[in-house]
Amino acid sequence: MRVLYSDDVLAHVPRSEMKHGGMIPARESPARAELVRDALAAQGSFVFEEPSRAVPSALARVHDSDYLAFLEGAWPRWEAHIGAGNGGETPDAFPLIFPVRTLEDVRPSVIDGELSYYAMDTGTPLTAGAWMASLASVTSAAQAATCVSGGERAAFALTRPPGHHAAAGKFGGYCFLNTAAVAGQTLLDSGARKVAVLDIDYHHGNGTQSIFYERGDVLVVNIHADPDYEFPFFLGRAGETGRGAGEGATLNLPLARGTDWSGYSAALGQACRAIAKFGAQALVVSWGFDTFEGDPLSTFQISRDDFARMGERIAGLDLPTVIVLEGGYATASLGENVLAGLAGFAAGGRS
Ligand code: OKP
Ligand code: ZN
Repeated sequence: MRVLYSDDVLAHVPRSEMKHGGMIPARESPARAELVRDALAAQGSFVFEEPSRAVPSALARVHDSDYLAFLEGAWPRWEAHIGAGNGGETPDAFPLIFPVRTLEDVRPSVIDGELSYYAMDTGTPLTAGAWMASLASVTSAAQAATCVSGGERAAFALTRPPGHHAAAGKFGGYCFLNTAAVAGQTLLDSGARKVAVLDIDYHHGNGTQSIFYERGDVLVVNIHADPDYEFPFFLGRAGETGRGAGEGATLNLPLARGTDWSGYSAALGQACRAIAKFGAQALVVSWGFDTFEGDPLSTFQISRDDFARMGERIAGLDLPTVIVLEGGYATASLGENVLAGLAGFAAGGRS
């Protein structure tokens, strides 16, 4: 299987994130990608390819142009805003206030205000390298899609930070650019009439759902922790089924706390049946490994062997498949978990 990977994804180095009112080391770290890269490289059967630096054309079809301009220029503006007062080191950028329902949906012109306008949460440090790493990730995702459109059975985009919480004009949940959406749009632009996105991260992929919510050419299926008890709280309920031309092309399968393979496997079966029925010509898998029993963010009880079973079931759909890496924060186990999932996929398909 081909692996699209660039060292540029290591450029985003968030320092810390908030937990229970204090700061802890950021969980979404460059080490995640390095460990996955090293585990796949050691296994020997993966073919690594560095994506070219050309910005994928699908990016502007997925994200708003004002948002892309904001993200590209945010760090220098933040540095200038922080100025000399901070003794040299510029701290990561965070939003201050959100345009909630009692306020106006207006866009301020100063960086502080714009950060607040474009952010979804306080959990996503914007760093000096956030744009570079995110751009490398969407570029890898698009080129994985191009490989698959060109006839390869599957390709893996080794991306970070993750993408599935990023909406057309919002960052959050560690995500800035939506890798799965860019992969899906690239598949459509290369000739697929219908594409399915299967999101098996522990968290609901609110960004991917919202990007495709009114479109009938992309089925978005999520299996995730019920937002009634888990981030992102404000999207991902079973009653959300799409709107307009997209009515019926969103499927949410929220699961209870502590779900293990028996509960998960039933939902995965339902998801696969929906994808087969939709008549997708290609598949994007937003694969988060934070469903793992050892993950610090998760309540699910999914084992390494279960990841292999997941891969096998997904391969059974027999669709050209782009796999993008989403979450997974049991960092020391991540490389082996990804390897198990991809090996399961390889064993389950016809080739
Ligand atoms: C990103 B992905 C807890 C912070 C939780 C949200 C989780 C983002 C997960 N202190 N922040 O879906 O893996
Ligand atoms: Zn997640």
